Amino acid sequence: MSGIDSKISELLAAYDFSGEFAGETAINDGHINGTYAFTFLLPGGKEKKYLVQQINTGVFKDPIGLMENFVSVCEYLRNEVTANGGDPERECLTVYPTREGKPYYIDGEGGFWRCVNFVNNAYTVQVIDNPETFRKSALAFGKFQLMLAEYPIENLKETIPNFHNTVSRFADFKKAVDNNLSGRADTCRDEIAFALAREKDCGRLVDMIERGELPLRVTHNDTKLNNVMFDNETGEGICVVDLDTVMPGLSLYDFGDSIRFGASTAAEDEKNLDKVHFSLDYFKAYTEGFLAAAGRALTSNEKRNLAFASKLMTLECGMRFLGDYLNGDTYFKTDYPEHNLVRCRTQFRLVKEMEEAMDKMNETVEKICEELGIGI
Ligand code: GN1
Ligand code: MG
Repeated sequence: MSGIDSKISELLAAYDFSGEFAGETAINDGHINGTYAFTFLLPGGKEKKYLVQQINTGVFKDPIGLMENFVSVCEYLRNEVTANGGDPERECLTVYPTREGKPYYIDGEGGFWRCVNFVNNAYTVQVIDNPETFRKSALAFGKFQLMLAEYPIENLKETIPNFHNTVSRFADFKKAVDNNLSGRADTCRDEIAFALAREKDCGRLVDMIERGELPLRVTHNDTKLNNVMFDNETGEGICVVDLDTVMPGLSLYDFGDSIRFGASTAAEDEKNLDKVHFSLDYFKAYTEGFLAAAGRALTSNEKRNLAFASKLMTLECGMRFLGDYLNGDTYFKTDYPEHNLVRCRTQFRLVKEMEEAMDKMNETVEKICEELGIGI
């Protein structure tokens, strides 16, 4: 992707921004797209911000289809938020059209851009330091799932096919090991063996889908903690962002991916593994929030697999990081050569600790279901 500096004048001409351009700041929360806050000065001295994003078209191969999903989901959520008496400027995203009336802008070099509202007076969290924040993120993701429960699933394109199909993720991983395009396989034999030993886990949910035992729902599919914006004043999770992978999926994917990222005592790329632990307390807090918000809509099979899905999503993400390391870092943004390997190691540490805690995790889910009176 090309840098932002050379694109600013083109973007300023493409969109009907209000006020006088005062500068841009990169927002480095994500590993895929390029995200920037553009600030404008309004007459009278007030500021207005917009969120401008360059879509990674190496990852999202059909960006126009992606934007069709995105616009439609945003409009649907806007109606839901408004109907619930919420503030759509802060509780959902709105796509700003270009001067030509398109929901995206393609620059002179083929770069693909979009612009949405900037959620003011809000912040993101990278590592959980208290269970309450994690519970609040769970309420936000649970509510998000409920708001989309009636969205016509057949309207959604798969923006990345087989995104959480762990059988196909495992096959991709094996291919990365066999091809060893980077020549790095010898530097990560233990990690490769760790993943290969868990092939059986990869089929469990996919098999259940095939047998009709788990319902496909409209899901977010990238429920990282930093994809929730928290209100500066109340600390509540007010807006779920990063809607590029809203697709048919399992509620278990959303639950599991949140646990993967948030129920860890350290950052996803912590180098010192002594600091990386799975926290049962954080798991409990998230489960309480998620089940309080969305639990009544879940089937028994879903509830019974929440703990397993947490491990599976963590294993999947670790395999993806390791596969990318073996392929030569072509997918995730990296800051240094071993970055993907470091990320893989934190994920596998968490997988190991979740395996040890699996009985306790399942007991925790059962107990919370009981307390909420929703059965399991
Ligand atoms: C990517 O863009 P971001 O950072 O929210 C990735 C997720 C991974 C995550 C790992 C489209 O999400 O699937 O779980 O990194 N998104 C895509 O941190 O591949
Ligand atoms: Mg993100």
